[in-house]
Amino acid sequence: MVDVLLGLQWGDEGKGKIVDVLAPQYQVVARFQGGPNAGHTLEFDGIKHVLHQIPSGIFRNDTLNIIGNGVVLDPIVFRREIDGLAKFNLALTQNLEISRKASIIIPTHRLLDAAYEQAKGASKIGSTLRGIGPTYQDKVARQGLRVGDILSPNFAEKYNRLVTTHKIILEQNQFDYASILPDAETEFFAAVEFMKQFQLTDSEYAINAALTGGKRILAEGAQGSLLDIDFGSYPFVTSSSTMTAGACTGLGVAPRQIGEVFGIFKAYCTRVGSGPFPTELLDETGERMRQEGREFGSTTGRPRRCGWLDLPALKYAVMINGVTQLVMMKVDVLNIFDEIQVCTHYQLADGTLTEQMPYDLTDTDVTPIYKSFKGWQTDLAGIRSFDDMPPALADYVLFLEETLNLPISFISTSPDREAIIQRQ
Ligand code: 2SA
Ligand code: MG
Repeated sequence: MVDVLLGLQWGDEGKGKIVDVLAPQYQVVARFQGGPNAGHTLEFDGIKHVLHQIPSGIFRNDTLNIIGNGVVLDPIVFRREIDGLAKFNLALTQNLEISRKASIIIPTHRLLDAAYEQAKGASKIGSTLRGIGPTYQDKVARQGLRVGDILSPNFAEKYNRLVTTHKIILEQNQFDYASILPDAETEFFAAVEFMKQFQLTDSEYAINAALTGGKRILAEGAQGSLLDIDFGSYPFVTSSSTMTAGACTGLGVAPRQIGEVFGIFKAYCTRVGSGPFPTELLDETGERMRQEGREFGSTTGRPRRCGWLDLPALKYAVMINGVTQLVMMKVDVLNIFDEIQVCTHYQLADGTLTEQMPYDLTDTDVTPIYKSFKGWQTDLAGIRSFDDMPPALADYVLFLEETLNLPISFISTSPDREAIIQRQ
């Protein structure tokens, strides 16, 4: 079976740490969507390392890592990531496979991202400006470049054809590309050559062979469920399918092969970029959360917006993903609060209460209705079992399990790798 691990909020749920804990049980770790807009922070042996496009199983030489067809890959970022891994002495050309069907981000995709955001003015998405949207756009428009194309004798020609169409759009947007593009292209073509030493395969065969061979496979999501192109807070979303179903199309795995779905959420909420965020705290409490949780983006360094846990949104993410086990992260960030709030409902403008996500959160005025919990106000370091939890935290956990109708299998109580309460 393919187990899927994904974030249930707007990203940055702390997937990296959980992958690190779970990865030893898997022989294959695969990425199925997104690209350099992701940032998975792994911490081990006193080292902190951020991965963007490369799957989190890369630090184990007995794990096969697959960059699936659903990914948009930037060769320049890829090369930098590989260079950054040099010091770890890994068998990178053997334990990494890149799908030939994955899309390639070219330098003008990044410029287009910037041009589109500039044109949107105040209504900008808050994109990471990594070229994600324009690359998926070209994929769906059936004019994009794929990893397999770099091996074709016509690659330069295909590239030039695409760049020509991009330049027209950039000019229409009065975006000055002439001063930036030549250097970026030099770096791009060098990175493309660099990529050729890696295994560029039809990775759907590798993954299905692994399935037939009884291997355990982990599909790791990037971006949260609420950034999904279909079910996220559109248009303030990313351009890929970030949910469980995306693992099927992004890897070439049949739906019946999906096993466990681990849904990761933080004990509170954060969001980077623009878009609706009903429980956002714009006050001192939000600032304390940001400082305590070190909520600054691992890809762009941007301060993250912070707020209380939002159950209507979380229930929605659980539903569309078919989550089988929950994982709650960063509970310790709430140690400092004497009172902890959880949004259980939204109140609409006409006074009605709902537990459902409105069609368009941007235009719908919702007031979060909170249930208040007593804070535990104690350090959780060293706690490894449910029975040793402070009663106030146990109350909080039991309430969430009951409301979400799922077990919370793991609860992380500090950034430390060992600091995990595993529920029996
Ligand atoms: P884009 O660049 O076109 O995908 O941006 C569209 C919106 O999606 C948001 N977005 C993200 N939000 C949180 N985390 C993201 N990536 C990393 C992760 C986070 C990190 O997966 O953990 O590295 O800190 C991510 N990627 C995109 C973005 O802010 C826009 O609102
Ligand atoms: Mg992150």
